[in-house]
Amino acid sequence: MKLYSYFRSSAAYRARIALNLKNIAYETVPIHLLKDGGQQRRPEFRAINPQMRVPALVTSTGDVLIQSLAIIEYLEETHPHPPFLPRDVTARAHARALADIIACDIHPLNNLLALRYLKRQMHQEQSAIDAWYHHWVIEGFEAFEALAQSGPYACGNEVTIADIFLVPQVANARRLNVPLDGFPKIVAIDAACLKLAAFDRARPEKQPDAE
Ligand SMILES: N[C@@H](CCC(=O)N[C@@H](CS)C(=O)NCC(=O)O)C(=O)O
Repeated sequence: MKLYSYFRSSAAYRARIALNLKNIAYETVPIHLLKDGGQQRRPEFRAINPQMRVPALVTSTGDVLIQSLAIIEYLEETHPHPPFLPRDVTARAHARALADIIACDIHPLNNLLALRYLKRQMHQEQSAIDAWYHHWVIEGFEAFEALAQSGPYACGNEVTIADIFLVPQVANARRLNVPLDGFPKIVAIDAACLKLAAFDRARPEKQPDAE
């Protein structure tokens, strides 16, 4: 498989963790989101993903998949072991809800495109943009912290989709100096996940395009 990725993209980081957990070998194709006005806007990449975002996955059958959640669900359906979801249906809904707090309620408000829009089109000061970023992370993390189990992982003893979404969001929060002292469960879950090789190998600083 081939993963179009950017080392700092938290959405691509989710896909990298998922591929590693499923033990699927893949080649990284780096797409630099800032260089040359953003390589994601080049016609070659736009032909792959008309949304001009990473990640995009080329599967072993040559199909192109976009959107990290769709990619992760595809991997789950094609490679069921180890599972990303608990067996119990209620527990599955709970794991999905934790992932959705990040995928639907934190990340879309805080990704590079949204922050750039605040700066360039809405003419906001960097301090206001930082406050916006911190606000939505803290708001989402408060709910995640209240709902997560006490570990070692977000849904208890097994790694689930909730952890796959949490760890990249924590990395971003740290990079943007969001204080995490109010989130002891999140910090402990993040540390437990990063002890696993699949998570560790997916870290931004371990990617071939890391700067
Ligand atoms: N919901 C999408 C979000 C993808 C996304 O926004 N990716 C960002 C990087 S984290 C991106 O490619 N941004 C393009 C840009 O900044 O122009 C997913 O989960 O895959």
